[in-house]
Amino acid sequence: MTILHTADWHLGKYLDRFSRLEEQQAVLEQIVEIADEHDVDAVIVAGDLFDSFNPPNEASELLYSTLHRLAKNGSRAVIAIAGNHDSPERVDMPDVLARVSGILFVGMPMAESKPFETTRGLKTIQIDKGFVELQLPQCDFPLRLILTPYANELRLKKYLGSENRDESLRTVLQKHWTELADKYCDETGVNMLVTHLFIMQKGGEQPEEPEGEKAILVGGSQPIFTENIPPQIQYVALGHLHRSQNLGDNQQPVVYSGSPLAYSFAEASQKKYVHLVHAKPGKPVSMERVELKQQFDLYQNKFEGVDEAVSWLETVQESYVQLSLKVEKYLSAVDKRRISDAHERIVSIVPEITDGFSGTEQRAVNINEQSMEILFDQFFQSKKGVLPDDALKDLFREIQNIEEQKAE
Ligand SMILES: [Mn+2]
Repeated sequence: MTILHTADWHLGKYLDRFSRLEEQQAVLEQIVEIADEHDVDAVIVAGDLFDSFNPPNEASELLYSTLHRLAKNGSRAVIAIAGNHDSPERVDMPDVLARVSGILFVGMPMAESKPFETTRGLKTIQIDKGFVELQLPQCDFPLRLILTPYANELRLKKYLGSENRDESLRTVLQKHWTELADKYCDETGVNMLVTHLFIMQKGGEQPEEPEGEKAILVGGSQPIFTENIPPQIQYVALGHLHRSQNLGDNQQPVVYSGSPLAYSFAEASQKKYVHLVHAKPGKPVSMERVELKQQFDLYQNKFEGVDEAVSWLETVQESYVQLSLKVEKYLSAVDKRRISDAHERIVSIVPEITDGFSGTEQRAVNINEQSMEILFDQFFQSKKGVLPDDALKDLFREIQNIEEQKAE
């Protein structure tokens, strides 16, 4: 049985004022080709399907058409769960139509999926809250999936039925996963956990979260440890961190497949992949990862002067760039023009003023093109003189999500 694991598509995402939709189209095309080439039996998309609660129509269309192609008219299982950027209700919405074609959407942590069977022999065998067992057309053993989409700590505990407020999320999740694993995951099938959470090795270094992802640790809540994962689980398919990485070992890989595109300058140097997992009952899985070609790279660079910047820009046309530039007092309109004429995708120019002050270059901005979070940062900075700290940004994001939900 071969499973393709991907995550963090963030469809509809912008890099500053640049839509990434065309790149997303191109990279999802590659994923469809890889799935066909390797004849994969199932595809897992581990959350953050969309970049926001209310994605643009083009993003919805891209998601549904891609998943539909991946599902090959019900001959391949496709499982997509909600991440912290997704509205759980929106993820669940097309489920009735999706199931007919072999696509399973899971928005809520304790969702009990409805049974289905496609004309190509893909069907559910057993279903429980947060669990599904599937019969795949080309396999003579079943695939068991424990499915835990993202929810914040409070909601997750509520869903999982923990009355005890002092009980840690770690304990609650471990109990939930262990119960399901003990009940359904023996050595007659392949057993996997699919979730969108912040997981790390106990005592290990805390992996860096990508820009705009801090909200998952609301209120300084704790990460989940790899040791909380039941031993029956042969592979953990994670979403959330955008860097591809395995936090487990060969016995039990705990893998962030990573985003298919570099979504911020913090990811500029990362290669992007999908993971292929070859699995048999009762044996450790084997893994390979396939690199995804990037249409535009992301570059950051520093320059002493405008001439230097312009000649560099000419060599990196197929990219997004962020540059900082030493200037004496301010960046003149003429210089600014020379720079912006030299490249189509300049995300920002940060002048480093050698004459005492420095600061971010203020571009004339159309506020409709800016995300709420950026606008909030700018407003806060204009009032208080500093940027809001992470806790405040998290709070703002929570409120914003609630408002967006109300608006639907
Ligand atoms: Mn995420």
